[in-house]
Amino acid sequence: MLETPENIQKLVDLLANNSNEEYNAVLNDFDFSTIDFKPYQSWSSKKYTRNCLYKDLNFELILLCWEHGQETPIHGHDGEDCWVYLLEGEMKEVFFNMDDNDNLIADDSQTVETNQVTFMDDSQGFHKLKNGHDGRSMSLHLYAKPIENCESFDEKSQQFVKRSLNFDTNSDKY
Ligand code: 2CO
Ligand code: FE2
Repeated sequence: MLETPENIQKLVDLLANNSNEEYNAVLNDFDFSTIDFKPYQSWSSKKYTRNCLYKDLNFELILLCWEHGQETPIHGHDGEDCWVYLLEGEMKEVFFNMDDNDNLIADDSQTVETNQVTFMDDSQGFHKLKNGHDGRSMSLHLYAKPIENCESFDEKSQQFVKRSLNFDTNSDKY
């Protein structure tokens, strides 16, 4: 059996050698049970954590760890493509768009189950993800290209603000 970092490298190689059109299939076909994500996890009672597994100029792979109830603000993806593979738990995804009067409205939602891949980009509008189920959830996010800032809806001012997307941990070192 290959060591875990080698299996992350295997996934990185598959992504490097395929185009974005293949990423959905790459994630669906990959055997994630070969990777032990424990060393890459971090948990916070304050907010979901973003843990970088790999990043280059073309894409980044980030492990998100969600305690019960934790959620993103409503946000966009800075023109990039975004795939989410749910490794553990269950998430609620809500989609938002502007109506004719420029009001933000929730126009769709789905429950994301373990082992499911979802895709999001700015052509679909904005979304938010929430871990509404009882336990923890863990998701792997693939952004192509990497996203450093995104438009994020600020509930207080009821406006979109620029939010920088930082890493809580960074293991991009193998
Ligand atoms: N975009 C959010 C983030 O990277 C997670 S929602 O899935 O795209 O923090
Ligand atoms: Fe997102």
